Amino acid sequence: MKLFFSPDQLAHNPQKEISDGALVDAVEVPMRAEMVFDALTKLPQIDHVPMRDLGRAPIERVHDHDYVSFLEQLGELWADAGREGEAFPFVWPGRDFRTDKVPHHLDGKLGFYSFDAGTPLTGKTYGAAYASAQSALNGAQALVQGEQAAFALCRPPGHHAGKNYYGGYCFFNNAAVAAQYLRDQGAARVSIFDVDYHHGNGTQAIFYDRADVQFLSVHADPLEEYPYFLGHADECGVGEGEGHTHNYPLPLGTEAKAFKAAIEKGLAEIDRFDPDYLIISLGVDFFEGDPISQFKLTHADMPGIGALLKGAGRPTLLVMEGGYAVDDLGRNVAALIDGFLRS
Ligand code: Q9C
Ligand code: ZN
Repeated sequence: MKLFFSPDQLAHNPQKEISDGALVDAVEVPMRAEMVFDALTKLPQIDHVPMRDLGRAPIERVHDHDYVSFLEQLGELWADAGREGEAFPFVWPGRDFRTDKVPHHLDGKLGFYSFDAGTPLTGKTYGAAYASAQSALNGAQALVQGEQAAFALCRPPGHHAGKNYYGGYCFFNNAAVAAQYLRDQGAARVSIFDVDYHHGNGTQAIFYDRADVQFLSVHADPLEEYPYFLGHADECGVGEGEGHTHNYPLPLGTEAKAFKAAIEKGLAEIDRFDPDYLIISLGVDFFEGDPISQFKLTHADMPGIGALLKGAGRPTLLVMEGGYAVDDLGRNVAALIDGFLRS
């Protein structure tokens, strides 16, 4: 299995994030990718291959040009404002506000292009997020070239990012960019199965009105867990997209049995949709030791999840999303991938 990862992805190195009313140590850190890379490259079936720069155009097939440019210019804007450290928004266009004018002021722009205050943004974020999206694109290209499976070690992650907003540690929606690339390369249908503890709100929103990209997600019930405002079972798509979104919210404390049963429901929908390609948005924050999550899957459960996903029987791109138990992250991802490769 080809593994795609660029060291440029490590440049986004936030020190602090806002959580539980305090400025605390950031959890979405470069070490996450290093741990996964080290563990995966120890598997004999894994082949880390060089990447090509497929450019900014495939990113802008999903994300608005002005949003991409804002991220690119953030470092300069922040420095010009005489500020230091990570940038955080604190005011958003809530209900009754206008969104047809982009504010000139930096604090207005930060709120315009984000949906939470929990995502540290720095001058080096753009380059790392760009490289992360390139990993996903290269993985998608490998499938087009005939590979049956590929692993994109994306970091920063992507599934919370929408076409013109960041949040949840995500800036470019790597899985969505890969799905759109596969469509543009001639695939008729692509499925994205989001298997991360959190709902993939950005991915869902990007494809909500489309019949060509199916979106499915297993995650903690949004009434109890971030991102709180999307991911309910009654969200099924709109217009042409009706019937092509499937959400499986699960209670806090969910263990492997119920988690796998929800994945099986999703797999049955994928079979019905009959996609040319499957993209798995994979976050192992469903692990019992995850510091910000409340599911109870164990390390021993990981190979079974990988085997289950392999059972979809489609050319599959695995795209890394969350997972914050840094010391266990590498071995958890490697165990899941080992289960995937062995079955
Ligand atoms: N006090 C992903 O897994 N903040 N993003 C949680 C906890 C948001 C997670 C705050 C978590 C976002 C890609
Ligand atoms: Zn997550």
